[in-house]
Amino acid sequence: MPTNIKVEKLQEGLKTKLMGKYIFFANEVASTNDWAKELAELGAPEGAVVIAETQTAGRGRLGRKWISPKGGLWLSLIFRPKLKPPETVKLIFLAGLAVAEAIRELYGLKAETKWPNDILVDGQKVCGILSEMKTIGEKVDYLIIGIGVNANINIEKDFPKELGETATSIQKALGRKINLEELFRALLEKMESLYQSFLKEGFTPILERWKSFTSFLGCLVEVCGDGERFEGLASDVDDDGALVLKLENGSIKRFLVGDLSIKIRRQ
Ligand code: BT5
Repeated sequence: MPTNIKVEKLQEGLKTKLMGKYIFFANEVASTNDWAKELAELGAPEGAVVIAETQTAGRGRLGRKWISPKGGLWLSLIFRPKLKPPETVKLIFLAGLAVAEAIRELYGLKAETKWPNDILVDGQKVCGILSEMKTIGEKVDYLIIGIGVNANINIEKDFPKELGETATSIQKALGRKINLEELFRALLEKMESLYQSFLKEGFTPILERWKSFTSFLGCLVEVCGDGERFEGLASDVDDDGALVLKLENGSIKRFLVGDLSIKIRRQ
């Protein structure tokens, strides 16, 4: 299975109306999120997708580096949701669920969701999501959801050593390469059907399903980032997407989706 993306195959048989109606492809970009932003500024509509074979400056949250060699699926989607800015975090969960469902259905791997923006396979990160938005007053002008999936990545060869301890790829978990265009299409189809359900039925069914794919709830976790560090029992993710932690002293603390990450301390 080659790692080169065949552009003409990206839309072939794609069963969506909105997502991927416009696809922008490049062999190499700095960051698909940056390119998507430029396009959104020029008026690109909701559902437009940017995809690149490699990123030279792929980004995680807080400007962290996202390693993006050839063989991965590096893409960004433009949304123009009628939501208040804080509500847009819901689309991070929606995207995570779409990735987890696509990986489960296509490859039979037990992809798990991890608060707030990770997808894990065998307990290691196979996908990260980066959402960035532009607001005008109280309104969202556009939201970019960037999705990076380690698909056909040889972890030992393609990644720096330290990342090999926390990251995995579909290729590693499956023992074979996959068809990147097929994963791309499945992901867009999932995103579209979940987005429609979100617009009709709201966030609760998405969140419930996201929670059913997670294994950190009920575990002792450490919340870190932004100079903060708390340890406690992960008891829930609430309707705002906030992590609810029961601290050792019995008090409850909520963490809004921001720049925090969790480490699982004990199952
Ligand atoms: C994320 O950030 O997990 C969001 C990653 C989003 C990447 C996509 S790719 C398409 C689009 N264009 C972009 O420029 N970005 C998006 P965060 O939670 O901050 O995690 C970042 C951390 O994950 C890094 O500090 C590394 O430790 C680790 N990491 C870097 N590259 C990785 C990879 N390919 N796979 C797994 N972990 C990685």
